[in-house]
Amino acid sequence: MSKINLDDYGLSTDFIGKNFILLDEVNSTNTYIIDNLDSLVNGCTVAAKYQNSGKGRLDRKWYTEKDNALTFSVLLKTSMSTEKKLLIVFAAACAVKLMIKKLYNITPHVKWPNDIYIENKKVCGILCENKNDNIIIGIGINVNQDSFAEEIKDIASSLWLITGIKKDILEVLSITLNFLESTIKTLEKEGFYPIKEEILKNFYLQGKNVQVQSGKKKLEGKVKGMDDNGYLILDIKGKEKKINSGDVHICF
Ligand code: BT5
Repeated sequence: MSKINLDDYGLSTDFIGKNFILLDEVNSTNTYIIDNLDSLVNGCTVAAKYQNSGKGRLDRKWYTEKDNALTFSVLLKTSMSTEKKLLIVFAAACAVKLMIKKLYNITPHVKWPNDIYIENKKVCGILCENKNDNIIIGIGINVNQDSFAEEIKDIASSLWLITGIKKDILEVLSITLNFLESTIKTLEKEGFYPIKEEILKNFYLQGKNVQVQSGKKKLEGKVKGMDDNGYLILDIKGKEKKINSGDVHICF
């Protein structure tokens, strides 16, 4: 474990990332926070140089390469309503999008509900978990990798491969945390509308024909947007259907 002050890397928040733990290796930064919930403060941020069991949704794997990828989690001890807590994943996606625009000068797309895409490749995934009313926001960003595991080599890319810009991982972390604190404050004070509008500006799925796996149900339709609750709006043969969670595949 290293003691690092993220202010030296551009952090300018009130509480997120002020308490920072950098681990050399861990199973998953989300799991680390869940296992140490009582001893960690609101806004505590845990990053790992290497995650040996990084996780995605539904127990899927998150692959990372030692030192070149950013994997971190933020603990939010918040009294937000349950409805708002479910929207934190979008505040996080919005923060990553704004970080990429600021540091790399390109505009990525948000793929509902929890991915960031550039040039049809996934560069970031987000996993929000709820434990004893606390929210753990886990974010994996492909920063400086130049190759990927066989399983994901066709779907993943890194910010370095796409832009040719190599960045200090801790700078990328600090700027993401700055935006994360501001998008979470926006969600708390102004509600979902400003976040939704920012996401819809570059909505990866807009107008696309998709197949959505939601629990045991499979639905096919055209994406019309996202509603005020963060639900995906589908047009299925002229009828509108709203979906609150699921995996979306584009139909070519
Ligand atoms: C996600 O799940 O995309 C959420 C990933 C969250 C990772 C962070 S890292 C810090 C924190 N600690 C954790 O243990 N997790 C969080 P999902 O939508 O289920 O997507 C998972 C799928 O993304 C996998 O099945 C792969 O197809 C793909 N994938 C895995 N690793 C990837 C990578 N590095 N880049 C792009 N795609 C990847």
